[in-house]
Amino acid sequence: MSKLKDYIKGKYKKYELFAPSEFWDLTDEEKAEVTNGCGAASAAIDFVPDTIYGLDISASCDIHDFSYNEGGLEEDKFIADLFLLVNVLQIIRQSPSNNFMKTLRYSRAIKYFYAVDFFGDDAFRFLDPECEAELEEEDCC
Ligand SMILES: [Ca+2]
Repeated sequence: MSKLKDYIKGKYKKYELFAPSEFWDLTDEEKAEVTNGCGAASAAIDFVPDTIYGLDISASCDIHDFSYNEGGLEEDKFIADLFLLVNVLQIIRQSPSNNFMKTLRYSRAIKYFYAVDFFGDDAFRFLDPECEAELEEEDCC
């Protein structure tokens, strides 16, 4: 579980983004194991696009995947979702485009945020606050 203060800035897929400190320690192979761009890994059909008006935002989704896989409490999920928004906005800011296109992309970024806030619970690994084990496990605590 990653708290607000655990998110630090680094370079990933050519963008300056925020991720939990553990993310930056992973090798490319380890990152590939827990990330798959935008959309849930468990979805039979991935209907979530990796782009916003042609701009690839999958780097921000990879970090979000990592945080969801780490899991935690409700507040950890909210922090993960907030940093998805922060990172999508970072990618938009750091990409060359005119203000009209930036405005369209910023609006879409907000929609991404509330989509994961409202519908992301199934993909997030909620952990028991007492022992940090997954809530479904019978032998917890
Ligand atoms: Ca994903």
